[in-house]
Amino acid sequence: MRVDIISIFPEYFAPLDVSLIGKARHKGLLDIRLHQLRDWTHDVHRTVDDTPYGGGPGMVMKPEPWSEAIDAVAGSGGPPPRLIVPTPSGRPFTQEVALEYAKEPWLLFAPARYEGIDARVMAEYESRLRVDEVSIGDYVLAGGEAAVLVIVEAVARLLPGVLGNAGSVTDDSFAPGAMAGLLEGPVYTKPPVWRGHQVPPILLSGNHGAIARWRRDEALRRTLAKRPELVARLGPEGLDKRDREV
Ligand code: 6GU
Repeated sequence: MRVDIISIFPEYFAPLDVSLIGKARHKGLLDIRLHQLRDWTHDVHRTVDDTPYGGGPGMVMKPEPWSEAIDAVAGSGGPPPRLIVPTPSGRPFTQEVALEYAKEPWLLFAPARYEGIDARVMAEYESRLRVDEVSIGDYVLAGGEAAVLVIVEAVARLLPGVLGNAGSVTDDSFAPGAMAGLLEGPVYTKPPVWRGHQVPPILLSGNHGAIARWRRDEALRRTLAKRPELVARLGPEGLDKRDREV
């Protein structure tokens, strides 16, 4: 997958050299290219923002640098990328959206600072590219860069060959499968007793059927306690007969 990011803080993306994503890049599974938005300005101050029409606080990102940058990057190879614009007023970014993005050959991210990008930029590209305004949650960040890191990490770990163990993708909270729609329950490793705390004996029993049932019960209990609305969302087909006893 190719990923381009246009930002006034390309140095913000240094973490993409590390760990899982760093390795995926090294293996050639991910081609991440960073661009400085100011390279598409033409004044000595490399201005990317201006005061908002209609008044109000803060600054708005000017349309010209963004359009020149997006035109240059989106036109730099094959079929155009999907354009992703992180904004707190976008549609929610969920595991479902991550799975959708993971199927794309090319993503272009346009994270904004200040009060956002002049709305005409979205209007312009909506007729030319697939454009997605997405929010990573109901809180406000100082800019879209941290959201891009979140989205790239959620998508990259779904790409074939990126994770060591393919099972860890399907066992995730929110992933389709046996635990669909539930939070993951607790996990344990050696030693069997630590500071007087025992590992639940069933996990040492070797009874894989009973262990799977126990894990599902724990996931259900945790989800009921922390995210009851997720259990409600499962609907009648999402719960089996044993689930109802939990
Ligand atoms: Cl995508 N951007 C900003 N600036 N704030 C956010 C966000 C995005 N998602 C949640 N809050």
